[in-house]
Amino acid sequence: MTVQELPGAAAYRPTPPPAWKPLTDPAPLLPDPEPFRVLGTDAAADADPELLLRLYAELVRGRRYNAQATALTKQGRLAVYPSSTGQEACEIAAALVLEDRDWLFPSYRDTLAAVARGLDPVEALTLLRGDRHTGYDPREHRIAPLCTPLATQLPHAVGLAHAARLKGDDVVALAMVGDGGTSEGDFHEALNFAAVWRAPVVFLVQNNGFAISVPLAKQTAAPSLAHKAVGYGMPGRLVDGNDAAAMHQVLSEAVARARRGEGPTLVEAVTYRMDAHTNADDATRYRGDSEVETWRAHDPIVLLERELTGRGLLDEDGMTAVREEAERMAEGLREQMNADPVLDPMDLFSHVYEEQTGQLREQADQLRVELDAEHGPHDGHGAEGVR
Ligand SMILES: Cc1ncc(C[n+]2csc(CCOP(=O)(O)OP(=O)(O)O)c2C)c(N)n1
Ligand SMILES: [Mg+2]
Repeated sequence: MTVQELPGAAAYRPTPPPAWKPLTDPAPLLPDPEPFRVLGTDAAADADPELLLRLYAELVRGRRYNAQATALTKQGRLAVYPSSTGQEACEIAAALVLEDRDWLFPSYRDTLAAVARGLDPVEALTLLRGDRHTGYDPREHRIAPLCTPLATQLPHAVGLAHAARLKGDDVVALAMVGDGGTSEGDFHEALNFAAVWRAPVVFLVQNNGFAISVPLAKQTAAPSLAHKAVGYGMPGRLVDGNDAAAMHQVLSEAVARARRGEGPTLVEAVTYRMDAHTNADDATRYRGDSEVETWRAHDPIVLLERELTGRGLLDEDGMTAVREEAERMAEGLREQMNADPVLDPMDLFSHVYEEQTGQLREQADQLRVELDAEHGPHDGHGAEGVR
């Protein structure tokens, strides 16, 4: 007996599900097919010269910072440094579009964004040289810890932004993540919560082509990472991540939208990681020189320099002044990072629990006795530094 021959089958008429319609119109959420650009287009004429010059100085300073931090790994002063060389336009724009009252949620590659937001250049590296905890006070600068577990900073950003909104505080959170991080569950959960709650968050994905050695094509089958926004009901924006003016414009618009209470935006910045993943990685094992050279021709500093010199806003003297200022910053960084930090071993027990446990108190007492035996009486935190 077939299904059609069952009793009552003749009366069965398939009907569509009742009253189905899309919850939101997907069309306005879709990213443009081409990454948005300003430099080298007619739109560049409208860009504010003062802003372009500020961006230029920050990019040059940022590149010098990356080079200096990488050099410090070779001198054994830093355990590791994930360079953002090639991605400076994303880093700087992310910092400059925020107000002091806003929050930045960076990943491990976003030291430059933290420094451009005002974090002390040395403090920004303390974690990477193995000092305790984050190395800086996240609340002071409203910069969450530089986050190593992929994408875990994203739900935190959404939670903070949502809580601020419930309290009536005018705060936007900008959360940074890599292309590889978009495959993490935390990424999906964060975007979903943010869209449903219309939380004032901007998600900035730096698509730098790789997750260590894994190229984007092995990471996703989506048309672009920006397209993922549509599935959650927020707009996706695709932007040239090496065009500092375009990055600044798109992120400013996304921040303004969040501040108006219109909800989150996902921005995909198409860029390239010029250096290896970190100093511990050898990128020649998984990518060719020609690919790197193609991107070198699309360098964020070169693009901006071309625009500024073309418009007569920057000349050789101006460039030299910017480079000299960056050199002074690198010199200061070198000097301070070469000084051995004075550490207090008793600090091991600080900032673990608000109220110390009995076990920790016991261990602290034991260590104090050992230190006193070795160095003489220990009179409190920081007093008896050990090099
Ligand atoms: C949850 C988690 N899984 C794995 C890792 C190991 N890991 C460190 S960096 C990285 C690649 C991330 O690539 P991407 O998100 O594209 O960021 P990029 O390094 O390119 O800035 C991986 C897999 C990690 N840190 N955290
Ligand atoms: Mg990546």
